[in-house]
Amino acid sequence: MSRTEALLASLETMHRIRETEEAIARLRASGDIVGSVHLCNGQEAIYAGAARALDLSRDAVFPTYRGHGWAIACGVPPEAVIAELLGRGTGISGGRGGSAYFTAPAYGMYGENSIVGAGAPIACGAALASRFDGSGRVALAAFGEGAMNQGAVHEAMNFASALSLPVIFLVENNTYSELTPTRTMVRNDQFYRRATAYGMTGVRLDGNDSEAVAGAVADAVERCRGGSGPVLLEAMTQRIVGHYIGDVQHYRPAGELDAAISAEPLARAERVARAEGVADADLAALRQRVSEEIDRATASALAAPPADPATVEEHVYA
Ligand SMILES: Cc1ncc(C[n+]2csc(CCOP(=O)(O)OP(=O)(O)O)c2C)c(N)n1
Repeated sequence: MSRTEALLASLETMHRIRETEEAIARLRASGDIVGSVHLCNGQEAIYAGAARALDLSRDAVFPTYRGHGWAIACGVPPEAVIAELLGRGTGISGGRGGSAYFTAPAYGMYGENSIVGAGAPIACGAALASRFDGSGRVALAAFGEGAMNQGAVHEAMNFASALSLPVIFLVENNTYSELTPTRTMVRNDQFYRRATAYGMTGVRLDGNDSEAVAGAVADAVERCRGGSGPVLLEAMTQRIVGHYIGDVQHYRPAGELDAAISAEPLARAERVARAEGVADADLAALRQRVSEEIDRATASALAAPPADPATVEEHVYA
């Protein structure tokens, strides 16, 4: 795959994520989707780049409640994500998980988690298991920089380092922990530097550049599979929507959102593609094709029957 082809593959994934998130926002506004929803608009390059660098037939991704983009980048059909949020039986978790708790192990996406930082120790378990099953699996735990102050994340990083486990800790640093600027919560907001304390490699990168993310994750995968132990990646980004749907973002200083929008990853990738010789018409056609795909996915998710209440006890083990 040429550099431009790789960029366009990422761009297509990012459009698919963005269009799905926008469809979900409309369905939340119309009341078809209920409950708390966290969108990932602005952070798409992380998912598109990272998923390309993984072997999802064996690797395992553990995202947070902001996980729709991860699922789509891992290959979950958007219709199955939208249907999930609509509580349809055709949802990827049969309508049981909703926005923040669905799982798609067949696609390497081992489940969202609303407990901040909780994916990190679970990823360690998946990485430890690969020692015994011989799969060569790499586990990737993704979480926000706010999660870096959770005790469980510290324990996971120490454990993974001590045992040289194949774990990639991928921090999606969007500079806010919920509604609080993270720099006000720590003395040093260069989180990748904490890697040194654990004896890990730590790298900070531009999380709005899908190809930089793909490269950094590919290097981390190589280290992990080669037995060199865990890696901490800090991908710098901005969300260009609220923390949750309904968040009016009163805490953002004037101009910050506009700056974030001008640096956002889809527009960025289109600028780079143009500079590499891709025609405007081709970029517009790609956008249009994905937009129509998501319109069809939304219509068919809406037409699907609700999950059958008689099945509510299925998959319940305790
Ligand atoms: C253990 C725990 N504490 C607090 C919360 C409430 N909470 C939900 S999201 C969030 C902020 C997380 O910020 P960050 O890790 O930076 O991720 P982001 O939402 O920015 O993606 C908090 C404190 C929670 N869900 N779980």
